[in-house]
Amino acid sequence: MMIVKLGGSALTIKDANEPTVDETNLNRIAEEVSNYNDDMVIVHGAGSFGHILAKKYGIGGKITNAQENLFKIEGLSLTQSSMQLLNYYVVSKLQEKGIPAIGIKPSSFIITENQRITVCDTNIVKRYVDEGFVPVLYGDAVLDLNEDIKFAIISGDQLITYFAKALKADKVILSSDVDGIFTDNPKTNPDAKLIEVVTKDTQLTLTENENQADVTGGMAGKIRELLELADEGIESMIINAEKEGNLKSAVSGKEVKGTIIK
Ligand code: IP8
Repeated sequence: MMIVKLGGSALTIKDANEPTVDETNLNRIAEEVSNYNDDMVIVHGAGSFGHILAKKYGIGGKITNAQENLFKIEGLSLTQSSMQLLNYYVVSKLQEKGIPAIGIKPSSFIITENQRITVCDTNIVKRYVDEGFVPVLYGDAVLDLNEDIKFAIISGDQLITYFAKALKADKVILSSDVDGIFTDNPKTNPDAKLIEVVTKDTQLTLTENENQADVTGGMAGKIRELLELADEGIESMIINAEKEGNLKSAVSGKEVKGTIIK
């Protein structure tokens, strides 16, 4: 079984001021994914449908008074529906390409404790896969057991690691808007070199950019999740979904340039 993450930065216009789908990318990505040749679970990121709201409302931050509580309740409600809308666009496009996709809302069956998944019935997703469906989950705003924060954001990457372990995935593909993990930010440093294999012993400078509109830690957050997965013996691969043909090759078992985390 394979788990495929479709990065929010490829599916949406991430720097837009309001939730905006990248229609051209979504269409091509769905078309490429339709070449899958194994059981598959898809998880997509949030892009401009989640990070702007999650940041505005500070979901996952401490709640110190009733007013803040109300503000965060409003934020949770808006973030959930915005993500549901993106999920609807993604699922509809996958269906258009012939994939039996069904959207599953993570916040309806997942609760976190200190922002990590603790309550989650993976049987539902597994059963859909066994019946021949392609479940499509996504990074979401959920309830948290810690009374100080009450709510949390779970990234698609956290879902990937959780479900890869629970469903014993033998292939984990993460698509992003860069070729993989680099020695430095390839968008700002042209001399940055692609690292083909990352293990927990690889020396990486993981800088979390305070200014980015990404509440789940960008590439640094992704690597942390994937190294945790590697610890359990499950390898994963980061590839660039913006390069035509990459996702198609990856889901159909062909080699693609990228970074393997093992
Ligand atoms: O784009 C974040 O998911 P990600 C989810 O996979 C929200 O990090 C709601 C911001």
